[in-house]
Amino acid sequence: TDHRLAPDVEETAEAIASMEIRGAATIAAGAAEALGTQAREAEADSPAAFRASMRAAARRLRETRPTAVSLPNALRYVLRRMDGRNVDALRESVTDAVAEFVAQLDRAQEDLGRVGANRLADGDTVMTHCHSTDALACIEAAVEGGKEIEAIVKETRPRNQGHITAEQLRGMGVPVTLIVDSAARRYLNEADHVLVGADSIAADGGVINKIGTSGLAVNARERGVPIMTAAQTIKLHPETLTGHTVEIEMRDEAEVIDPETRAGIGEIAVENPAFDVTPPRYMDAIVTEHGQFPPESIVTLMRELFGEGAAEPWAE
Ligand code: RUB
Repeated sequence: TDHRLAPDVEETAEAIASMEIRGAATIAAGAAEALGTQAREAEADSPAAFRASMRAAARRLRETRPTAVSLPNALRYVLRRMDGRNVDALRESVTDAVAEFVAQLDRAQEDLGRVGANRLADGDTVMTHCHSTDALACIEAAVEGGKEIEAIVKETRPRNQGHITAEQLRGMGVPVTLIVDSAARRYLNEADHVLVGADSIAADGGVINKIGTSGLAVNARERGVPIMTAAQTIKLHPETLTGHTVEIEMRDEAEVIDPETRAGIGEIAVENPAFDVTPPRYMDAIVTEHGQFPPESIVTLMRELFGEGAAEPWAE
């Protein structure tokens, strides 16, 4: 560990890596808040030392999980607003940027919730995958608008984030049917919409989300069920504008099979990719706080909001 890091930064980094803090928006807020803690607690005796400690904190947070671009986008947002002639001024600029970022995140989620809710009609049944706060914001806005919504919730192996979705939907008063992932195609017969979130959205409109999203999208298309992604613009992946691809996180095989069972089977390989890419042609709409977009036109919004290039603010 880096001695310049506040203990809370290390704790947040570990919580993100272990998925105690998870989901793209929640990771972004957690990382930004950790930078705020670093700014308050950094024992820096010069502006240069303060800036270096902030960059070190950002690098530590950055390396936790590779796929959700909201994480580096959050770090960029805060570090690019770091400004001041002395440590106190620098500290204040970071604290202000963090507060602004978190407030924007909440506002964006509320705004996109209202957009997504417009796609849902009274009496609709929605199928969900994983747990997405952006997706749930759409259902919440629909319910608050007086629509009756029911949900079919995929459990989402191996981490069962569907359980969180089920609990939160029940909190909104939404009737929930929980199914295993393999039952999804069968239950598409009963769904009017598929609604998912995103960890990253690529410049070509590809949606990177929890493993299984792409298969669900293909099945939904085959069954004629519309599928939408709810994703605030912090999920847009700026580096894909210049040809970079989005790294898909490979997680520990112990999430898939316990070591004893594995040993009993004999010599096998186990793989555990956490995310997949849904090609834009299988996605009907991307719902953001700026309105809904066909996936193919999301690149315009990406250019407008993120432009192209610029050195990473956490580089040493
Ligand atoms: C979470 C996941 C979610 C997105 C969007 O994966 O794939 O659908 O992150 O969530 P994991 P949100 O559980 O591996 O982090 O809308 O809350 O940002």
